[in-house]
Amino acid sequence: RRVPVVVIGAGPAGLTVANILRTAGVDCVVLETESREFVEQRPRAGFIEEWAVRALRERGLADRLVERAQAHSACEFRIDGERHRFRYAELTGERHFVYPQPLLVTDLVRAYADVKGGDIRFGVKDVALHGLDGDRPSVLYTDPATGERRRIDCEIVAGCDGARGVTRSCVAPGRGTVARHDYGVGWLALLAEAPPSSDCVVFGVHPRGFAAHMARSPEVTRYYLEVAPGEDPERWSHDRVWSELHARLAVAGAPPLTEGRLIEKRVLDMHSYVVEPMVYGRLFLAGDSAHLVAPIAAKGMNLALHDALLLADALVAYCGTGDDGGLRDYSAACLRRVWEYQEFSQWLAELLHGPSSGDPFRAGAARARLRRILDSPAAAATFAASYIGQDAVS
Ligand code: RFL
Repeated sequence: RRVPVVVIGAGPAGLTVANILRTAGVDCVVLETESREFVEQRPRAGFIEEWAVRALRERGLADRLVERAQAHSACEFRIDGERHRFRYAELTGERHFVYPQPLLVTDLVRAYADVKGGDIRFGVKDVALHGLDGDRPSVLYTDPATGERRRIDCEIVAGCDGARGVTRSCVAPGRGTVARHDYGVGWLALLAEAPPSSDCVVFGVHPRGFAAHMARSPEVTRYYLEVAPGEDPERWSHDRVWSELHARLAVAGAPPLTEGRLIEKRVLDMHSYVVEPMVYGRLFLAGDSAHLVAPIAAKGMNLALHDALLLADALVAYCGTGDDGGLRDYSAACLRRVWEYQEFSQWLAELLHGPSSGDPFRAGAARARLRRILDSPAAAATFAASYIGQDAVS
């Protein structure tokens, strides 16, 4: 089979690219190692920035999102037993939309496969890319039903297979760099079967370690607890998790946290990376395959969507009229926002982790950082714009 584009990976990035191509009449095939049920249930992100919702909506991909998502316009910092509400929507006019990633993926699979009849192959194995440096690349994979090796010839490969995929490793040594940053902390990522205990994101800055509360749905809430990197999640029993969350998020005047069964409990070693450039021959990386941003400021899925929108528009132009301007600018255009979001996440990480670092200098500087955004209108405006992803160069 020959198609203009093969998309590797059915996450938010790959599915967005595939939907836009399909709507524009550009033929493509999506290859995904997991099953449809698996990708539609994998819990992860939940906060989508308003510019991204607008962009998805303009392409007809946000009907259910707009109908069902809750909009958030503030976040709250808790420190020294006090709460400080930060109303970023008042400063920027933009909000976050709380829409769990599995719901977005479900909507995008349905739109592409069921509504538009797009070609998506789940459960494939051993995906391998060939000829990326020439003008006739191909993708090989093993068909799960027959065990046969299959080959698709194409013009462009969209590498949207996330942080653990294969496409990033196809960039030949010496043809790109990978910049990495290790935050030196772990986050215990938790999903609790409990309604949210606040109407907004809560950042608990505490000498025992950072803690966070983030809504997901009326029944499920995400919590994070800073822990040592490499910590064994099994050392965190139900009782230990809840007593630590109460301790780190407690402030006068706030309702107590509503407890619930923990349905996800895993430790993330907080790190980030950026692949530059995001292009190698006929391979265009998008989303987590090109850059991982530790989930400090809820930026990862937003960046994945940003890449996907740029890549899809560039591919539509290229496949429609042969105009390759968008493809030539693709990497640089994505990387501007990628680096802005990485820098902001690093800035916020220091505010959140400094007070528990054991280093009084870092703790003092982190407090100054928080005081500045709470007290200075100029600093507040800058923080708000970065937090909601506004004014990022696109
Ligand atoms: P995905 O979603 O990982 O999708 C990649 C897909 O590729 C498949 N795959 C392959 N397919 C074919 N061949 C191969 N060899 C393959 N290898 C893998 C995978 O099965 C998968 O289906 O990448 P994408 O599309 O780039 O999307 C990125 C986002 O998923 C990610 O950035 C976010 O989840 C990050 N993130 C958050 N982002 C936000 O914007 N807001 C948040 O609040 C937020 N919270 C989070 C997060 C990530 C987390 N974890 C666990 C990483 C919270 C957590 C806990």
